[in-house]
Amino acid sequence: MVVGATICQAQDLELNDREYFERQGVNVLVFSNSFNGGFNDEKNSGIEIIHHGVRTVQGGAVRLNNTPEQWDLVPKTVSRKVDREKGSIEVTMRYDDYDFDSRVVVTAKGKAVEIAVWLDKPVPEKLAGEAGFNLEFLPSQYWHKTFTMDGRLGRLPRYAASQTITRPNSEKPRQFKGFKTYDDRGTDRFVDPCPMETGHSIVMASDTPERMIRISSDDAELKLYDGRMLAQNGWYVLRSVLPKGKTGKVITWTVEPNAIPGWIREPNIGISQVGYTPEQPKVAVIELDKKDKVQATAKLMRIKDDGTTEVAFTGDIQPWGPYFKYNYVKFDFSGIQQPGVYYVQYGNTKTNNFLIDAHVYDKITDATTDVWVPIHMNHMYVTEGYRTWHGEPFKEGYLQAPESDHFDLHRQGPTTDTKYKPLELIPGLNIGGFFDAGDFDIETGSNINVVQNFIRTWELFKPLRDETFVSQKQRYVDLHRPDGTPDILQFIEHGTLNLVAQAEQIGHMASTLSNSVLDNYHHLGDAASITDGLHYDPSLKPYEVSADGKCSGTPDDMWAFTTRSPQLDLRAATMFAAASHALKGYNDDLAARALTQSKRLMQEATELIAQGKTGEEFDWIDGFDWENRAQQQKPDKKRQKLIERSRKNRELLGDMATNLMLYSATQERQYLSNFEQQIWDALELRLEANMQTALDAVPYMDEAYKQKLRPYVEKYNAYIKSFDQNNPYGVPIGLGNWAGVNMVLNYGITVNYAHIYYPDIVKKDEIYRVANWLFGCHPYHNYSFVAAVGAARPKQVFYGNNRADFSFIPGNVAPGLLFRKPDHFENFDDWPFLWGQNEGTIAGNTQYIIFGSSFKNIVNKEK
Ligand SMILES: [Ca+2]
Ligand SMILES: [Ca+2]
Ligand SMILES: [Ca+2]
Repeated sequence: MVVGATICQAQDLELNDREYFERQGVNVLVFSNSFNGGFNDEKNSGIEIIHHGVRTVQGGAVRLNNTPEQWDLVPKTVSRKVDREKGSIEVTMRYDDYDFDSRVVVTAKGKAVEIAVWLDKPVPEKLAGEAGFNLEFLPSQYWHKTFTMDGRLGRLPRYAASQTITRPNSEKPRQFKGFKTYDDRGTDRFVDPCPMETGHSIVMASDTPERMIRISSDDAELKLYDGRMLAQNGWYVLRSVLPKGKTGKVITWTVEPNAIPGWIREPNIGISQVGYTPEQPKVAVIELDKKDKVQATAKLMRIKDDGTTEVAFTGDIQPWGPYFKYNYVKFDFSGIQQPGVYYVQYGNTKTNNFLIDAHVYDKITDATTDVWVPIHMNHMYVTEGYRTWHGEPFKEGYLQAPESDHFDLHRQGPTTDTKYKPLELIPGLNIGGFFDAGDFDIETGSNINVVQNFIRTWELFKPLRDETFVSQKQRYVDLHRPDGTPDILQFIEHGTLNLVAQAEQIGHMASTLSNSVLDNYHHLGDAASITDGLHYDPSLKPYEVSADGKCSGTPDDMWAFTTRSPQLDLRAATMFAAASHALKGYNDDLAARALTQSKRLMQEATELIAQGKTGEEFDWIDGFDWENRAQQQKPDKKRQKLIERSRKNRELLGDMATNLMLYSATQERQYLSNFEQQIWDALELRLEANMQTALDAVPYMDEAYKQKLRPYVEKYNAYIKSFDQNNPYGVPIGLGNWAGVNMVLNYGITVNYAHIYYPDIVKKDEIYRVANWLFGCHPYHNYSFVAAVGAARPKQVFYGNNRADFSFIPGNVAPGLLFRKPDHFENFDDWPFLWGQNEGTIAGNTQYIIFGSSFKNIVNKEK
């Protein structure tokens, strides 16, 4: 492509203030996001293209595989230089494992960018023929679309079905920490996809202007692959292998994303898909393209019983202003209280319909408690109507983990801290517990949270709902079959069963019960088929089964990671005390066992901590400020004093929240006084982080405490209102690598409790902020983040364990809006595989049950 040197049209790509290339409809980002997420290749990094509002291309970098998987090596970003004069961005990448450096230089050339790969030294011998420049295309936005390669036609496939070869393992570049994503069945060979097409010039999505991208290279061959041949979360990959033995500018691509002339992004009208109660505030937040002309008014339309529509209300549009890349306005239709079916019309854009009715929130937690939670019960057979969700997993139990690193952020230290030898069976652990998230391990910390969340819900709201049959004896769960026992008690029991077993069998808490091999960690399918259900016997050959059918030589058994953390033991001890209290009268035996373990762990952990054995813990004194995603400012003298006093008090008296839970479980006054000696300093130090704990104490404290807390609640109320200035949606919005649903839920729970105890300070109108956000009033799209909740339009795909089916498990709560630097929020609803925006966790989803229960409690009180 030739670009006249003197012609620079308004529609050319230009390097903007936020350091990416921009023209209307096209953003080209060059390592605004590096490969440094927590889980290796998160498909969120390198050269990325946001094409007509959708991030459809990423992964542009020098890579070592035809179609890299999550645990293939990713390059470290050594440097990133922006050259405004030349209109270019240069990134130096490095693979430490191979002592291999390369540079990518991206330069705007008219409507295209030139991507050039530079080498100062030739490709290392080991990587010759393997290292190449890759660019990845989002399958869900490109499948069914046509492409042409050197004039030959093709269509991108909906499902992976191209060709592969196998090659000796010795030729495969090392994977993350030496793990293997695949089980080669003893062949010592790995699978390598073959290209679907090769050539020098490709037009991707030649039939679809929004997605059309033209890529050509004179000096390198372009190869088009389907990454889904190896992994369901793979993308289409276009790549050129780096030439052997060459230095300098070794590969040059010209990449021209098509821009639709005059394109303006469709307004995103944020509404609550669940609907609104008649008396609540009702404000739609409308997200607009910067170039979009703001309308003067919007309409609320009513759909009548005869199917015809009428204008219920016409109101002025209120400007809010810019927030990151878009412009925001609001439409307030709070005045409309008549129950009915409505939609919002802004210009030519209409929302789907929603209800205004007193009962719209009645069922918001049912899918989570009746469906999502029981499906995540481990060590049980779980069925629903005609469908089996999973068989009984991990029948062979758990082995003592040997010293090891782990792929899910765990490690086993050099000693086991148990009486078991590495790889010895620890009896009795395959009982109870909940799957962590989209994976199937038992995260002990999360499971402690789960039991606590259920206990909190039970103690405060006593939900008697019974829709689940649970038989521990049969190891059988049937959804939608009442069995006479409140489900929440059965969930408390199920979580406690595993945690008590850990304490009894191991002597303290395991950090996790997780997979031993990576090739069954990424399992997608029935949890019962992750392992073979047979005890691992190293004297048998791999895949060999013993004559009695009880053992196999396949090392697939799960491991217990048992490095002792007194902090974790302390958390467990607190939870056991509370569980014992909750289970009394329902399962007295388990209640007694929980109490025994609580007392023992409390004593041992306190001694260990006194001896100086500490691990990491959440720090409410001067910890990481999650809401602002930054370390607190350097404290002044007064603050420094407060911090020191708080530290000392915590050492002396124990964690204040722990003390409070212990009081609630045991009614021993000492715990309450330990709590009260710390809470005021904590509120002075970090009001937002500690308000919930202060409110949790209200039911146990006297009127004087409640009065003393008042000014802090007043301050908290100002904090709530500050979000109206911070962003258009009025809730804390996280900018981390995992979207902010937990933070939003925490905030929502605190607002609800503040209103319950101080309704004259925190007004009822404030409690709807988080519900609005969760159910559709948020950036990017207006779908409900809660699976199957949100009558008209809940999200349709989630990163659950059924993600390969592009589906969801009802009641799951998505993390939500993932922020991509420097200015892009996103939540894919056609591509489930990005966990940071679409996964739901057992701790987060049980937190949602507390949020929903407290919210419903307030809403329904005055009905
Ligand atoms: Ca996990
Ligand atoms: Ca039940
Ligand atoms: Ca096994």
